[in-house]
Amino acid sequence: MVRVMGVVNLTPDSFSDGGRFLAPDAALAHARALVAAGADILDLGAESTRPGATPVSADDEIARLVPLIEAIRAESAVTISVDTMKSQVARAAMAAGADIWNDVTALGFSDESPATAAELGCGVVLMHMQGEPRTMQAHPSYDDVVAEVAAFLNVRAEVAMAAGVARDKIWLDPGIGFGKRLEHNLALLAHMDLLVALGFPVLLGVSRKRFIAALDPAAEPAEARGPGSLAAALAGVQAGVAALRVHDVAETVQALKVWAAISRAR
Ligand code: HH2
Repeated sequence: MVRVMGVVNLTPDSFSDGGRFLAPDAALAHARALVAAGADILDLGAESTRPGATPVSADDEIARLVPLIEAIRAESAVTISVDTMKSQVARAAMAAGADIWNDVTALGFSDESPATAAELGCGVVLMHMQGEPRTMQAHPSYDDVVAEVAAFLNVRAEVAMAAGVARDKIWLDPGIGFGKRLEHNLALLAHMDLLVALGFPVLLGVSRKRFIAALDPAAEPAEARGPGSLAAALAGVQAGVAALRVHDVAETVQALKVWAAISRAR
């Protein structure tokens, strides 16, 4: 069964929900609602990766994340993922009860990241990004985006394992929208099976992303991208992805139930 990772934002300026969940109580209520809707994993993020977003210090990230992780852990065994580039933040989050380090820099932000991931023994999501968040959408360019993303993820998995991360802790993610134009995102979605073939579980994040609005100008604001998000998610499911990072958990769970029933009837 494909796992559903629900997004809980603790940022004032993330892509899609404008920081509605910054307040700790609101974030906890949102986390509870996502679990009730069927999320298998919660992805907590305290630093936006949006182009032009203000950087957040490690101390601020920790101050936002740790109380929420502790509060969720006190009442639920749900898998908790933390979306951060910083090894200090990952360390504090795992100590508070988180399970997965979701790193949009694929453990590349600092030299100590791979060894920290190995020491923590947590799950690790290695995501592809061309460039850095601030400037990544300025000039994305590839000769063969699918081959280049696959090669990058393979190398990062090797780096992680060389540092001591266990093979079965590694997840790969193509990083839809991270230094990619519409045609790059579509090529990756159309050939997701080639990433699945690398032999690691693949996490796919298409929820509410801008490429949906590039295909349908009516998909503004980001909350209006639910149907397009489901269409792209199911393309990934058909190719064999293991998990989906989504904002609309209930809708995704329903789509997956229908998809699974049709697959069983085949
Ligand atoms: N997308 C965003 C953030 N983190 N992590 C992974 N592994 N894969 C993704 O596709 C991914 C991610 C999107 O950016 P953000 O500013 O966090 O917006 P939101 O959290 O609302 O999706």
